[in-house]
Amino acid sequence: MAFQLPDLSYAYDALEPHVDARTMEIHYSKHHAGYTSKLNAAIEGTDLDGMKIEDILMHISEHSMAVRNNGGGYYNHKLFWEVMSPDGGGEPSERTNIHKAIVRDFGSFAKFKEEFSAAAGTRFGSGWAWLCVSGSDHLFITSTPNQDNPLMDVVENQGTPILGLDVWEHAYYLNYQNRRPDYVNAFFNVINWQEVTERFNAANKGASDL
Ligand code: MN3
Repeated sequence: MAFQLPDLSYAYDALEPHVDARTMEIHYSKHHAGYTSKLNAAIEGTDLDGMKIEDILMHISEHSMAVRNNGGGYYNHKLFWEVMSPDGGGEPSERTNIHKAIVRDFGSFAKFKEEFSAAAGTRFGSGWAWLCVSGSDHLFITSTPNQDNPLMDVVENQGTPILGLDVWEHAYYLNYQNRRPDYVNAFFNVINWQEVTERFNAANKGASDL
């Protein structure tokens, strides 16, 4: 069963003015579609055909660069679309586990935003910034080059990603040109905290202890 380009749950222009419709359309229908079809081509007829993407990524060191780049691209963009929403932005409710964990692990929401923005801003060249849950249920921020992600067994800081930001120029150049910090700041207006909270609760085995 080949991987499918997942449906977007909102229109191309739904995240304007923070993410413009033209960027959204090209990013989804060209870039994400391209990673998906190239991933399928790379795994066709191999043992990976029919495996879950997470299981492929967790043992990515055993596979080709085509699987690494396109498997990462397929997974990363799927997560990216889901952690954004036209109803997003702001802060998660103080009653949520994700808010409690952010305060526990970063000190405050403002400190979290500062640290995440720094990770996104200083990732040299193409890559991603991530908020992840560690093996000991704590939150950490990291960044990865190219289409790598924290599930992969080749990255320094492994964990379960629950929020990701694409900082490839294709994600922002039409609207923001070289102003990556403005794009990163705008991302905070569309973060789907409900989705991030659900991902946190699923990854965090000790959620009831918060
Ligand atoms: Mn991209």
